[in-house]
Amino acid sequence: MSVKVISVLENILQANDQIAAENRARLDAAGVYAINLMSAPGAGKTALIEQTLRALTPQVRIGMINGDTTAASMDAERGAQAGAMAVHINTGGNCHLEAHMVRQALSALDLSTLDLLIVENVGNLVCPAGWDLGTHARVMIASVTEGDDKPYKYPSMYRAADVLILNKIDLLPYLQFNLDYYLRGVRLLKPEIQVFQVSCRTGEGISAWIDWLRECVSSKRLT
Ligand SMILES: Nc1nc2c(ncn2[C@@H]2O[C@H](COP(=O)(O)OP(=O)(O)OP(=O)(O)O)[C@@H](O)[C@H]2O)c(=O)[nH]1
Ligand SMILES: [Mg+2]
Repeated sequence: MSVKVISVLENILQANDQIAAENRARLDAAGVYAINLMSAPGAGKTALIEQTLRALTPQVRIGMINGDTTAASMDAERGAQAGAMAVHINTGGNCHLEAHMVRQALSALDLSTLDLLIVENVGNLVCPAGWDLGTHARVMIASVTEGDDKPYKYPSMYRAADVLILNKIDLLPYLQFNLDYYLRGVRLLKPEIQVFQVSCRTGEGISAWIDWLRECVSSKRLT
């Protein structure tokens, strides 16, 4: 007897990519630039969103989709309090967002009133990397408290990211974090990646990130 092998994961990923392409087309039609923020739990995704909102609103109209494994919607509430149109997605325990979840959240937002959409993925250093959501850029946040060996141990998200934000640099004096070793590991995986070193606590380095993002939003408005 022979065994039939069905590649379920491949089919699921293909279906996800199809929906992601539809999400991107919808965002393009509305002139909204979208980023997918990915990181380990606690690296500072919501803190970066708060800093970004502080710097860009009201000139840039910002929406936020926040994915969490439970109904706890405090991150979306933090975004709303800082001025974003915020939608919370409860993934029901799933360790990453998928394109169909973002499609549903897009329907809860009036895209014609937005310039920028920030998707905060579930805090996880592995799973989110494999799933296109239909955003225009994947932004990874790493924090120095995670250790300088992380690019070597968790390469998938570094490979998937277009931009890397190294957060919590205010804590560098208190840690044994070898920045050269860390950046060498990053560049081995993704030589051309753009890196911003920031502190969401003190605001150091945030302006370079904001300039980059403002430029992306402006380019999208013009296309
Ligand atoms: N010292 C320092 N602490 C920071 C910085 N950025 C964030 N934090 C702290 O790190 C903790 C986690 O920040 P969050 O923004 O909630 O992290 P997150 O990635 O959104 O976390 P999850 O959504 O739970 O995955 C909070 O206590 C923040 O105050 C920073 O630049 N420096
Ligand atoms: Mg958060």
